[in-house]
Amino acid sequence: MTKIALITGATAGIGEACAHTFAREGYNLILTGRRMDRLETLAQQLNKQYNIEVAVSSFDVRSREQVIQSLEGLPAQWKKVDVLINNAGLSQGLDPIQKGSYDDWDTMIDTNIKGLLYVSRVVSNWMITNGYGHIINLGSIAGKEVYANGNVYCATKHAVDALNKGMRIDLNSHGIKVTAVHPGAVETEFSEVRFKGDKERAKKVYEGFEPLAAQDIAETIWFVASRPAHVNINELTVMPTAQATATNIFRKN
Ligand code: NDP
Ligand code: 8X3
Repeated sequence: MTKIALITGATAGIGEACAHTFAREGYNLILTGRRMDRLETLAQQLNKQYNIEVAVSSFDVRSREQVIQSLEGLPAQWKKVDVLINNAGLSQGLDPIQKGSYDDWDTMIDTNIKGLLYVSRVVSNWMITNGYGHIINLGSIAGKEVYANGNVYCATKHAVDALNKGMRIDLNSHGIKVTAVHPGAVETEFSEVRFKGDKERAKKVYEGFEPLAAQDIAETIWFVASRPAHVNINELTVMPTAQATATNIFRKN
């Protein structure tokens, strides 16, 4: 039977690259994100290019109601999900704790922690019913280290790290695999979102070295998802060669 992957945050960056990669490998896809126009365009493209089936579902992961209604509203055949990629996430701002924006904090916590939990709550129950499944969580080097002004974003990714470990224990007896992939700097829309549309500031983040591309992480996620049934990769940290730690980046200029 054709396998199914559900990808959150498929409208850009790592999620979009995962959609292409899993489509290439013959998976049918459930693609989610808030920007329906992008989801529909991507679905059409993948359907045509790879002859796979694609369902799209547009919702805001911060809304518990939207998550539950959208996912539970999918036809039964789409609930046979083999791989859930919990990718939707973002950073907002880069300010010291004493100057941080309350709204930015809420957005990051609601998206990166609560959104991931809402989706996982629904889909893990499908996986338990199905008797199989693999949840792949997008953590970050920011979930392993803390850097100046990264405070709340780092805290949300440390939470993902903890949830990844907790989920693995709780779902272990159901035969469900749980993995975290922790990337370093990946050039996506991430920094543009963090700096609220300031493209110049976003571009500077990746200057003077070769960052990871979204496709590098998609290939890592595919590697993790394609291991034999008895093998689970608990977690992987994947960095650009020029980036030794969250803040040690060797820039040529
Ligand atoms: P992008 O900004 O390119 O993509 C983020 C995706 O998340 C978009 O598809 C966006 O869709 C979705 N998203 C954001 N907020 C919501 C929401 N409230 N509801 C639903 N979907 C949402 O960033 P990346 O691809 O880089 O990021 C993907 C993941 O990887 C994130 O979890 C990020 O923290 C993590 N990561 C990124 C790194 C990097 O350097 N880029 C490094 C380490 C980890 P839409 O706006 O359409 O809703
Ligand atoms: C994104 C990478 O270093 O900006 O998670 O936190 S970093």
